[in-house]
Amino acid sequence: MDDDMNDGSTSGEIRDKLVATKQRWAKEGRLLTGRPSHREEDRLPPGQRKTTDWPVLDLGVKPNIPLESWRLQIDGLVEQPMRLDWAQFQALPQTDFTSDIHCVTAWSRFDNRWRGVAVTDLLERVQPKPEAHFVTLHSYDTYTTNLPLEEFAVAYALLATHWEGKPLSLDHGGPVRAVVPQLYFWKSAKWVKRIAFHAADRPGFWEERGYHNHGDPWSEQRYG
Ligand SMILES: Nc1nc2c(c(=O)[nH]1)N[C@H]1C(S)=C(S)[C@@H](COP(=O)(O)O)O[C@H]1N2
Ligand SMILES: [Mo]
Repeated sequence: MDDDMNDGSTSGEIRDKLVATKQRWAKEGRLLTGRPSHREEDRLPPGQRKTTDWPVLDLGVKPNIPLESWRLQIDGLVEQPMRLDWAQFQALPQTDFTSDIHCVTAWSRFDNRWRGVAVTDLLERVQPKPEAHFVTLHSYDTYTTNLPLEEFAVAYALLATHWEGKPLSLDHGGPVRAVVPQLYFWKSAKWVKRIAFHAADRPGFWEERGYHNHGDPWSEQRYG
């Protein structure tokens, strides 16, 4: 973890440099799949097969939140807790990023073009406290998932509103879903409503039900 990004006491100059570097990596698509190579066989994690359609997987409840009542709450161990309405969320910088999806049910979908708010841009504003090490994403369908702050804070993680140039469909988590492409896709919460920062890890919905707590597809952290 780049403590510089979380520690308000570190000089802004260093932080700006870090952010600039990460933004450049993001533009270059660096570490797009957690691997430097873009050769197709190197992009498919072990046990995965490539698909070109995009399956829908969720708990079966698709919360249809009108944009007027949509809110995103960011709280817990942050210096600046926030509750954003749709206009405030839209006013944040918009980032385009292309990444691969790896679902624990063994399908992978390459080259998804996302647009949304980069997690790094959000972190810059809320400023996680130095003791914040874990994040829980809460969704409008009551789903939760947990991840280490350092996995959430990668340059290519987004709160996505668009896919392939179109607003994200309700099926796929619209109006806003997380996209944390270096982990299995169950970590990418659809219909995000709250992002909470914690000192200690708190297993989420699937993590409490036998899925791996971390979920790195490259080391096949599927269950357990
Ligand atoms: N809110 C919410 N997010 C969720 C889920 C869910 O049930 N509810 N399912 C997860 C799982 S298991 C997967 S594989 C992906 C599926 O995303 P997709 O339906 O867009 O393919 O969403 C993840 N995010
Ligand atoms: Mo999944």
